[in-house]
Amino acid sequence: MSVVGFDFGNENCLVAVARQRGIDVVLNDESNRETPAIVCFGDKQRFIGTAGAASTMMNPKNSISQIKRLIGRQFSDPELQRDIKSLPFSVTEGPDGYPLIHANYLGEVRAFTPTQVMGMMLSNLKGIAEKNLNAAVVDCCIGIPVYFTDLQRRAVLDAATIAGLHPLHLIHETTATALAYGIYKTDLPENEPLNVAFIDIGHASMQVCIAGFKKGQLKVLSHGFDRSLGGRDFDEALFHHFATKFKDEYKIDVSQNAKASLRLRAACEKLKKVLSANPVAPLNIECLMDEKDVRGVIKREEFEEISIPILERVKRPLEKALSDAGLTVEDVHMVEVVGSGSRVPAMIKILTEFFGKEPRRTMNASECVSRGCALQCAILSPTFKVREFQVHESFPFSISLAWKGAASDAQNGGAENQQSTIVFPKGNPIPSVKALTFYRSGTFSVDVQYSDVKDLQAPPKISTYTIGPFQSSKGERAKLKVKVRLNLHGIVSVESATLLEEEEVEVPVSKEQLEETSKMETASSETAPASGDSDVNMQDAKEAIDAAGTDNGAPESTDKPVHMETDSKAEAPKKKVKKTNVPLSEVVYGALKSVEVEKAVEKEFEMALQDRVMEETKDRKNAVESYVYDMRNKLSDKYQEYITDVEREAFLAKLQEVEDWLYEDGEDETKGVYVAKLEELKKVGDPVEVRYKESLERGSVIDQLGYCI
Ligand code: ATP
Ligand code: K
Ligand code: MG
Repeated sequence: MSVVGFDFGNENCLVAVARQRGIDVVLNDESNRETPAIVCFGDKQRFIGTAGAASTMMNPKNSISQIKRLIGRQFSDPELQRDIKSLPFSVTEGPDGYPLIHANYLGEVRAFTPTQVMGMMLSNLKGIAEKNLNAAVVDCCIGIPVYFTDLQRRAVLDAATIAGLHPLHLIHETTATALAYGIYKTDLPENEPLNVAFIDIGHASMQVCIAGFKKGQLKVLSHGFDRSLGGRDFDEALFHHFATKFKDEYKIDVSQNAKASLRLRAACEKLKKVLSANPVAPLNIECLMDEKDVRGVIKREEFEEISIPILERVKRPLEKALSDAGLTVEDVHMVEVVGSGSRVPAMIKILTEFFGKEPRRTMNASECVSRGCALQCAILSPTFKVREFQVHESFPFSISLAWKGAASDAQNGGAENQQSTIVFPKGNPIPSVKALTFYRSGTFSVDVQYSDVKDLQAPPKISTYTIGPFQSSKGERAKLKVKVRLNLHGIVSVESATLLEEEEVEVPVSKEQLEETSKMETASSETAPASGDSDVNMQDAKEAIDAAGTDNGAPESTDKPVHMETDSKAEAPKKKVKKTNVPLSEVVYGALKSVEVEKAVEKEFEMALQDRVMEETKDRKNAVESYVYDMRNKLSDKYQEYITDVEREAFLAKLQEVEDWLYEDGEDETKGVYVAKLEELKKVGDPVEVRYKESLERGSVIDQLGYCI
């Protein structure tokens, strides 16, 4: 079983693996730890990661970046609309209302879903892990932003499937960081927790997590985030600054030119990094547009001035995290800053001001997420022994179940009868299972939805489940237990529905006992959900958590359910409850259907094959080329004596001919042609090589003999 953690960033991805001696962030083919999240589509193949980044400038319209911003969002999403304005590639609305990315690939324009593109990227990262581990990688943990919606989480799982990965846990990035922070600490307090605020400022977003650490455990107390506040906002501010300036000074409008925009943006990102370490930074771009070279310079103060609108937004997520944790800044013992976007000095100034203490950088700011993911994977893996450390994760949103009241079963069915109850309130532990009891006479449906979409950029409705058909033996309203699961990935689904029927009692029940039971039923009706509906009760389904065995040390939910049904009457010795599984059908809005995922897996396989064929073709072509050079050298050197002059001249001519061919007709041939060409040359060269080798061996035998004598 592989133990791998992936940090899939907006800009940079990192791969960490667990080895016997610890966690290592591994290098990609170009010997970098960070792999750009870019997929570039070419005429013959794709270029992914570092190769993709290298192709971006040459081929901006077909280089897909910002993948993490695009997945699991509706096309109409205002954030997505804002994002795609500055993207150099084309994104349109698909028939289902979700975005489609267009790129020229293999000579024609093709459309890809963001999930597919993320799959391509993950497949590249998987390859990096496999090369380093020298083994197949399937099981893994992938970091996700805490603000990812249900749909985005599902999209990441689908992308992983496309890449042939099986995530054991999609873990919140900040929680991964907190884990990587806490697990090595040997001085954590026994009683009063040490409260640490983790702030991750990435390329496109900012996340905050306040966690309480005790010996052997961490508890996530709260989350805060701004989905659209990150390093790229500084790039954008600089971009506008210089674009306006250049309009005046050079009479060029870079916004009208995709390549010029891309180059200026890239230069601004560089400039920003220079400003993190220097008080002034220059900007020079040759031939930016209309054959004009541009120059500019900016001081850090000026940069900070134009960044004020960005910096002003930093406090809000901090305040929210504090208030959700029920803490004041004095209660926060330590502030740890991670994410490369935090290298902007003004960011640190604001954090210092807010917390009244200097934020620390004890963690590796770019690697901690991937390390935490690998640690979590190691914890879940039976093959690794990891120090006992429990992570109590908390869910950032409130999730409700909504349904039409029972009264509408036959008659009105009006919207006014819509009922809902919060099943997993914000801060609910992950994972968790709750059971709701419904009293129904026929097939019915329930919606899973966000209780509050204020903090979200998502439609409220997540999914709809149709429960039934079922038949109650008494022909009356049947009692159904519906289990809802918030799984380890933070995805909610209705897991099962069970028909509960009380069967004939064997021991006669006394009158008092019967009355007792009916009284309890009345009581439960009266204290039913705040919505006033009386046909549903809810309880924590602890047994389900236990049975699934995926508890991961999360505590049993401590929140008060809307109505706690004791179930004691059902388990009373006088009655036996017959349980029957009721069929469920699920519609998740916007999610790929399993056939679509399967199709995407097949497509990915084909594209990967094409890439491999192209890589091998290049490889075989290189082999022909190096044979030509190598043989030519040897023919005038050590092979000279093992070939006649006539033969040598003919062979040299042949080599020259092949070299010319490589740059002309043979520039763009298939793998088979290059293989055949090499064979053709070897037919002439091999005998020479054999004669040379034989003579060497003879020579060495003589030498040895000579030495012995
Ligand atoms: P996200 O977390 O949003 O998914 P990510 O993990 O890819 O994105 P990081 O790699 O943490 O993001 O940060 C990338 C950002 O950090 C980029 O905007 C980059 O320009 C910025 N950055 C990197 N180095 C510096 C620096 N020295 N000074 C300022 N900003 C920097
Ligand atoms: K990253
Ligand atoms: Mg990140």
